[in-house]
Amino acid sequence: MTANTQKTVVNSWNEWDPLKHVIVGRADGTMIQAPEPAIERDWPDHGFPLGTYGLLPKEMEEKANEQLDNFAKILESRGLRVDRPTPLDFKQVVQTPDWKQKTMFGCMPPRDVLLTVGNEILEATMSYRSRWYEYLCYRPLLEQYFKEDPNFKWEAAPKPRLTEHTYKKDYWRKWEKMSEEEKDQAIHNRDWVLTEKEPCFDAADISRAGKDIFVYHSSVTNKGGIDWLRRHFSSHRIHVIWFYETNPIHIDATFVLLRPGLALSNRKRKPLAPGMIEFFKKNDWEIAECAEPALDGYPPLSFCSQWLSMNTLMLDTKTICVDAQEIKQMEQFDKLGFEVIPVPFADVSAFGGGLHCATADVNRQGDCEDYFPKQIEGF
Ligand code: ABU
Repeated sequence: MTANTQKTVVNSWNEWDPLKHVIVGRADGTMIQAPEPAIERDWPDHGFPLGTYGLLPKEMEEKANEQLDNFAKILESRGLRVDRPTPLDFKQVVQTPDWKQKTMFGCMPPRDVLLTVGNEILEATMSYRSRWYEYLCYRPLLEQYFKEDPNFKWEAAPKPRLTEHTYKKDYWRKWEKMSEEEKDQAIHNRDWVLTEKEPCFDAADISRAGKDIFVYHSSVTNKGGIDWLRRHFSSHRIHVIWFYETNPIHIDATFVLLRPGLALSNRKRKPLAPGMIEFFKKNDWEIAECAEPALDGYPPLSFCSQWLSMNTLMLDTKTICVDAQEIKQMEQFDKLGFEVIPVPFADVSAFGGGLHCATADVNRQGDCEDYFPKQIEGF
């Protein structure tokens, strides 16, 4: 295949305009992170009991990279330009003046780090110490885009200090001891590990629909992060959403905007934000409940759930890439009128996500439009 010589033009306003240029992640060197206040991994059956950490097994990495390379080829065969990040040595100790972290994570999910809105790519703050330096994997590409596209706005949100004050003290110990009623209350109160000391957000908590931007108040995105986004994207309308979920992280396996007038909602994680459903209905959007996922729990060594079944990539309003194991989800999309491209991707989930997570938009052909002309006070 000849190299795609498409000119660099950073431009993407939503999740569905015709995709022309995209970044696809790599699995190389991905780590089970060393413990840190933001997160704990306890996988004794896989040799990673609480407190331990290390490289994901090499044979898993090879399989994941095969599937990622194959996905990149599928996209290229459809005429897209595909760029790839530059992995770092994620085994290394990283530090700032405030803390030392024994490992980094990886660069499979560019969606977590990079948010494209129009001609801007914004590097998210991130809220894990192990992911604080992850933006460096994308710097070679961003430097290149900056040279090639005179209109590209390259932005970085303020790096959080992530001191002990950014996290609630003994959060995980307290969570373990909670009764079901207390957990239920914590979910309704959105009582997650982050404090409001400083703004934090992951880019994958954001979903774009032209003038309207939806942000998930999750375990990795706090109110300050949402407020920062609201002030930064001041000509957009920012809507805060949240769901009934004990491990809320990233919007793209919970509520997915498929095309103008159609969203896909997780069948288990119910929306809790007042006014949200009314808002979509008022603007004549249909909210379809997703199909049953292929798996009935978290895949081995994965911190992403079975709901990666919903984690899809729209190539345009009629064409959608779906994990090939998600037969029921593909059937549903077929009935909803999409051309479905099945992409083998099951081996990638342990490396940080599905097809949406594994990508970041650089160019979708289209402009900033108003898909929600009827607003609701307070939402
Ligand atoms: N990074 C997307 C994972 C979300 C989930 O497992 O629900």
